[in-house]
Amino acid sequence: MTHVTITSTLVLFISIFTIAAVLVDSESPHLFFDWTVTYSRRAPLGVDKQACIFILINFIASINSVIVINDQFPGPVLNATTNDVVDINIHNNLTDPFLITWNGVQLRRNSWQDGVQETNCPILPGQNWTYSFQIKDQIGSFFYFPSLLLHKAAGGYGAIRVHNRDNVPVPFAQPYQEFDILIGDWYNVDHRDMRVSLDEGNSLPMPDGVLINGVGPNQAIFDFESGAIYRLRISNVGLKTSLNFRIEDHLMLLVETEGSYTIQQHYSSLDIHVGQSYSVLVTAKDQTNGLSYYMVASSRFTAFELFGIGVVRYPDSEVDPFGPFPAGPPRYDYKFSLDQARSIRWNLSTGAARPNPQGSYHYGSINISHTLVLENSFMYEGSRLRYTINGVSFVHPDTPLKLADYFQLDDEFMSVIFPDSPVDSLPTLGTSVIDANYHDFVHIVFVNPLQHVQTWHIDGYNFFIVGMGWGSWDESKMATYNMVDAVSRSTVQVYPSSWTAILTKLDNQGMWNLRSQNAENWYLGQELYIRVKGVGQEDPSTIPARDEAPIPVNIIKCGRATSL
Ligand SMILES: *[C@@H]1O[C@H](CO)[C@@H](O)[C@H](O)[C@H]1NC(C)=O
Ligand SMILES: *[C@@H]1O[C@H](CO)[C@@H](O)[C@H](O)[C@H]1NC(C)=O
Ligand SMILES: *[C@@H]1O[C@H](CO)[C@@H](O)[C@H](O)[C@H]1NC(C)=O
Ligand SMILES: *[C@@H]1O[C@H](CO)[C@@H](O)[C@H](O)[C@H]1NC(C)=O
Ligand SMILES: CC(=O)N[C@H]1CO[C@H](CO)[C@@H](O)[C@@H]1O
Repeated sequence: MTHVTITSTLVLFISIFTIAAVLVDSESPHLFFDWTVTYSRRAPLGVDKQACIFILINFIASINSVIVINDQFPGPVLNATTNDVVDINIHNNLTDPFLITWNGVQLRRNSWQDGVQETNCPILPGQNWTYSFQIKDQIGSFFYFPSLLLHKAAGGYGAIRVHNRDNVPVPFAQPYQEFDILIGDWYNVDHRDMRVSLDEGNSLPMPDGVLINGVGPNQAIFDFESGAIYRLRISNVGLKTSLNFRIEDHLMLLVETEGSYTIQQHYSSLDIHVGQSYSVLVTAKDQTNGLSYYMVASSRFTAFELFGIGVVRYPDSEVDPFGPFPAGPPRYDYKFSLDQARSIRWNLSTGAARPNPQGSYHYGSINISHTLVLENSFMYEGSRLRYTINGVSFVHPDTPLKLADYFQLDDEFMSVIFPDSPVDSLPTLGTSVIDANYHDFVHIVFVNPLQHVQTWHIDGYNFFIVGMGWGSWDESKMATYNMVDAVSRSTVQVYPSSWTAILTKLDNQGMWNLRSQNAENWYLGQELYIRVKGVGQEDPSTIPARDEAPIPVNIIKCGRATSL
């Protein structure tokens, strides 16, 4: 009798919990956005102060087709809180197919919403499509950008903020105000001409300048109140240039990067590589003596320095900033950059998306299930330059991999064996997919034998950056790893002739893009997909993975999936 009672009480408990668990999603706030994507004639870099004979030519060249969203460039801020359910209806009013990807948003178990070429069919010109996802178990600063056809070179990007839920404290006092600061290199050439040039086998030249929030020198103004504390959420949304960010006479307290609260330390300047995001707190001055201040985003590791310049203004500022720009690190000082990267660490005692401390996840005591060594290089396909990972340059099949899997289309890519480490054989073209098991704990070493900085990003995941070093990598380097408080993020740089090691728990089922964040490299084949199977699912071809979100009801079909 007693036994029965206990059982039924348990059953009751379980059903209450089940109902509660189901309700969480429907009770989470629901945000709706309606975005129209169009071309707009704009000249972000305006007319440069150059020799007068060039002014006319320069002016014509610099009026660009910029991609705007609801007539804004940068696009609207996606301002959300952990667990919010987001619906974004995108109307494509371009003349090209279009997709947006949510850089750093993990889209748990829902790679259907990732907006990259192998997870989604494009939204065709004149059509619209609604992205629908929950921002689960995540906080932080991120950005979105267009993923196809080098559209990013034309803009179309915007900031993403994910706030803590009310019951999860933020590890610093509430700032007076937040600013989203999107910095990035910019080309005056139309992105369609850039594409043609890449297709013809050229590399991208030096950019023409650096934009801050979509505008040129001295156009982005940030109004500070005396003594107030500001949170700046800064992302490098550019194509290929690492930038150093700083504000004249103001220190920055680093507090967060891509969803991890960091040990709080002051920096006078911060290297931000392509695709990376940081939050810093800046305390406004009590007294300015009528001055205003330069905000600088200057190019790193480039033949000459390019400057994005904004202005920090106070109520009593009487003059524009003047004099030389505040100095950053020497242009080719890689050591400065690497030392700074190593100084950025996880605050173990603070909670992020959940109240429990970040450090309660002891990543250092988990056994590694698999090591991948990924080396970036290049090859020529005829006269066309292409970029490779372990000798394979990615080619897109006629149907997105995610749909091909779902509809069980018999695909050649299934047979591609992607090498786990660099190979000596001739580079090839291929549709690289790495099959991995749910819950695997994977060690990836990015090796960069070339002479420019690489950045890598994995959709659907954050990873621990446990090591970086000069020269080549071998297993002995593992003894030097930070196995305690390495920061967890989704985008990482690899310096020239260097390596970077990461660890990640594959706890997110789906088809996830691993890519070079350098737009040229990505466009020319430097990416692969990681297919993470479901729990206890041995056969990767039984897709969708168990426990994955179902195929969206509004799915766009294309290629061989068109009529299925
Ligand atoms: C963004 O969302 C947060 C949390 O809901 C809210 O407090 C804040 O006012 C919003 N900010 C903007 C600019 O809408
Ligand atoms: C297209 O937009 C309309 C509203 O403008 C909406 O009702 C419809 O669901 C959208 N279509 C898709 C596929 O999201
Ligand atoms: C870590 O976060 C806690 C709040 O959770 C904060 O009090 C502490 O100052 C932070 N530590 C450092 C070194 O930033
Ligand atoms: C890790 O591997 C060691 C040696 O194979 C084993 O003894 C230990 O139990 C494993 N730890 C975990 C957490 O699986
Ligand atoms: C490509 C495309 O869909 N263009 C449309 C954009 O919107 C205008 C009206 O607002 C239409 O006239 C275009 O055909």
